[in-house]
Amino acid sequence: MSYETVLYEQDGAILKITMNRPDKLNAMTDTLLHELGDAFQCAGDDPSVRVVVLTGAGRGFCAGADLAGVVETGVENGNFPYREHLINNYNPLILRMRNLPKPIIGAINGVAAGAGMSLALACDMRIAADNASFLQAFVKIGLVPDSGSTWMLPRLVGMTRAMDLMLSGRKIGAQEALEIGLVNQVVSGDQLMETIGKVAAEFAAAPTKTVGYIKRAVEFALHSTLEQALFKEAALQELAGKTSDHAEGVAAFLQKRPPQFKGE
Ligand code: LHQ
Repeated sequence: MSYETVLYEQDGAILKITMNRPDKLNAMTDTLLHELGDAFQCAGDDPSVRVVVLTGAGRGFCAGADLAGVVETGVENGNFPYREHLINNYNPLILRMRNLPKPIIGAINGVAAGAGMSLALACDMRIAADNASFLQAFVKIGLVPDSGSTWMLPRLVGMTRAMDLMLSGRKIGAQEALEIGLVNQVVSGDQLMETIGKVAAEFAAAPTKTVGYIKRAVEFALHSTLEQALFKEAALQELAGKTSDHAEGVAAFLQKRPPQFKGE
């Protein structure tokens, strides 16, 4: 896959998607948004992809929407069509990531601001370099958090911390992000991609269909009653129970050997 602002690199079952506007800390233009959306679509469609890594080129992860584009449209007159732009461009990307039936690992290599932080939140797990940082930059420019931040951030870190971050727009470092449960792990910058490679390799050898069902079950449970969640679990267990990876997992356990999952 060849894009202008995104690198799409597959190594075996591991796909790395890199936002590639390093001079602007990978701030999102329309082109970057559309290319990211296309890259995630391809990741979903290609059965050989079993795990996706999302990262940024250079010293930033993603600085959110490219504000130069907003100014060009006439922000001073209130002319920027925020609702339309979000509904048509940002929202489908976030939904595509959350609905992707494969794990997404965020390799947070630097600053994640505004909608760039939302992108990080939409990953299934986040491993951050020790120099990474996060800010809900929206309020600093008089905007409300978007691209799913209002939904994802309180669920990840709780209301008290989410409100602090969203109302203040303050920047937090990787260590604080770890302490509040925003990231899974912090490693030194020069170890980031090696660590990501190891975690991605584990997912590449996982029962991929079941991983997709787990994503679906948790997403459903977040807005359902216990009773509904129990029924959803049962329905998805029925599907997982029909995968060849389930049969392999049980056989491997009984034969006291490591399972060889094929993602089928
Ligand atoms: C940028 C950006 C940027 C353009 C750094 N745009 N150039 C959704 C729908 C539609 C429209 C609007 O918004 C949204 C949602 C949003 O995402 S709103 C939030 C938008 N993002 C921000 O407000 C963050 C703005 N950036 C910053 O606050 C800082 O750049 C951070 C804290 C991210 C990093 O600071 P530094 O490490 O000091 O880097 P820097 O500020 O020097 O930036 C480096 C370059 O990147 C610089 O360009 P230059 O040509 O001067 O070297 C910046 O202008 C450019 N850049 N963010 N969002």
